[in-house]
Amino acid sequence: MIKQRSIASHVAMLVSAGTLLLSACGGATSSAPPISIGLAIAQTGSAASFGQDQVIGAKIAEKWINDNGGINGALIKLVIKDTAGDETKAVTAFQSLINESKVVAIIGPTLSQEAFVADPIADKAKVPVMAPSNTAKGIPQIGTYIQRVSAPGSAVAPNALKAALKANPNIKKVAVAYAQNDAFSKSETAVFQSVLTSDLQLELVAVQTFQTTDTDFTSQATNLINSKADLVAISGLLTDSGNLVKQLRDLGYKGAIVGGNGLNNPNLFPVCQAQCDGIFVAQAYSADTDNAVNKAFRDAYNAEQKKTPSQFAGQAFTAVQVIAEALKAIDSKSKLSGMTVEQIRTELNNMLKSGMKFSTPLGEISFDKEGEIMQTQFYAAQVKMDADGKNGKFVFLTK
Ligand code: 1QQ
Repeated sequence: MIKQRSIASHVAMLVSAGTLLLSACGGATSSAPPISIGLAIAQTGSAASFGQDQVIGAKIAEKWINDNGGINGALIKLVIKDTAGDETKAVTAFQSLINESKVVAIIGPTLSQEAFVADPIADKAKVPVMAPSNTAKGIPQIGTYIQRVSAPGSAVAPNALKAALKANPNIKKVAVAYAQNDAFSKSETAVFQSVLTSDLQLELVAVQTFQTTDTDFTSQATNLINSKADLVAISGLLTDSGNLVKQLRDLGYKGAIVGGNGLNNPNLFPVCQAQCDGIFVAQAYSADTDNAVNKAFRDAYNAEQKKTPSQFAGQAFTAVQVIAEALKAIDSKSKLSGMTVEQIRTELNNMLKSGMKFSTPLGEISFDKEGEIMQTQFYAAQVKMDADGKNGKFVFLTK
């Protein structure tokens, strides 16, 4: 481990910037060196369609924070590394952000599968991690320095099942399919299976497995159809799940389809096209959330992307926001400019776990002592495709 240098020059410049800031006239001053926050996100590979949207959300937050005075005058700067949805690359990204970029915190990685390998590195180095999209069981418990803005599947996924059951009250036989080489998918299918059988008292007639790299789902689709299930709940990433949905429908499946977090992404639409129609998903974010920060985020996202923000962008925005607001709270009591980066990291972790409340695009949230998000609002939505199967949207359902 490289020994951290003191950040004396940083400190001196921050002090002068701090004075200017007191004018409270909006944008942060730029004379101080910025405070670096790492973003270790999958921008290529199997999770790129999630990661690219996360980068968009995080960058909107970076600009929004800096336009609104930064950290009491100091700018924040995202240092972005591609994890490629791969454990080894996630570890390399974390090490580089910790040791070379000397970030105060890391937002990432995209997949739980990556997090279980990369997060222990940050925890050992005492660098706070804010997981933006890791929903598997056990993520905050990886270590003292790990927290997440992505609510666990146990809190989110049941909302999709309930919506599907409400729309199809006669469902009796149910089935699941999941990617057995992915930590999130294994965790989520356990939630689906437990809610379906224990809570909803339905009969589980088939459990099918696949790999996130699979493209041919003929055997799984055939088995699911032969099982006579009235509902299939799918836990996988995007292309695999989309192809399974398409092949299931193409082979004649007429029942309900519930998608997990991996299907919660408009990039699914080009994969299953018209056959995506009707999929139920649960959401941890609604673009209609009525608070000032969500409006600012939604308007900025819409102006830039010409569409409504997804859950993944909303969670990434929130991750940057909570780190910035926690840093600001620390700085207001004791200047960050007088601290080493190691001290800032530890103070930041303590502040995030202090019960501090944040008004975010996800609603009002805080973190418990283990780093688990405390969030109260979740949603269910259903995919509605245009007749030609080219465009689609998630239509939010009332509870
Ligand atoms: C996880 C997930 C994925 C669907 C994120 C893209 O929830 O890996 O935990």
